Amino acid sequence: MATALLRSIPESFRDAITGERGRPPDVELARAQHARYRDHLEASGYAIEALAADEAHPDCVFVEDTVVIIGSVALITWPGAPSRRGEIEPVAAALADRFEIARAGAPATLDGGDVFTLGNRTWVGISQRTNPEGAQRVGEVASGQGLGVVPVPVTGVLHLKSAVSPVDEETVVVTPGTVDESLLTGLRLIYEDPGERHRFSALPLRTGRVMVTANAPRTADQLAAKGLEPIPIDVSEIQAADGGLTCISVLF
Ligand code: CIR
Repeated sequence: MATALLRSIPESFRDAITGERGRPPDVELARAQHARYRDHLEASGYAIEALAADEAHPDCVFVEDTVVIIGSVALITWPGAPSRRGEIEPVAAALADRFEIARAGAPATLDGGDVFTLGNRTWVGISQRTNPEGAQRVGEVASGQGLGVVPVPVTGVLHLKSAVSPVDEETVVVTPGTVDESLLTGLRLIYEDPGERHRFSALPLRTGRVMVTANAPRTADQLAAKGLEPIPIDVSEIQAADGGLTCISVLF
């Protein structure tokens, strides 16, 4: 059965890192939104495994940044934000019985929000959080799994997946001006609506449907026009802390 690994939201989430577009999140509302997100995953056929919240790590709900699953390997990251490095061990322990554990470590920095795999290629962002050594480490693991690797410099947003959101096995939604689009050859591109800049994120599900952020309806309409089936989900308080739909779960 497919599994969704999540991590609960601590009270300290109000002190999560917020970038220039962010604001302190409302913790109670964030928990209610997180519960609905979890319910949607469960209704979509995922077995939920939720790690306990860690008050010492305000950003721990963003579990995606702590691990990159590539084939049979779980590559445990070394997060670019030093305050997040204590988040990784419970995730490694949770996955050790199901995956071969690999590590990224200094001088590499790596956030899972910078990596996605579609078909036989893995794209890895070089960003505020992932440095070239981190991208190289992803490349080693991906090539060991028979995948090609495409490094992508990212500007103006936190992670690659803030700039390029996979919505199915061949389609991505791109925020214009954040990446060199020639690095996305072979993918079908949809552009984030200019009035919804930095609001769209997505989580493709095994049902064939795709969760999308509720505050980007015009971008969702473009997906529907191309035959995808978007499900709007309100995660305003996750977005307040620079997150989106992908970063609060690891699906495998
Ligand atoms: C951070 O700055 O690290 C968190 N406040 C947000 C992380 C979001 N992660 C993601 O989109 N993969």
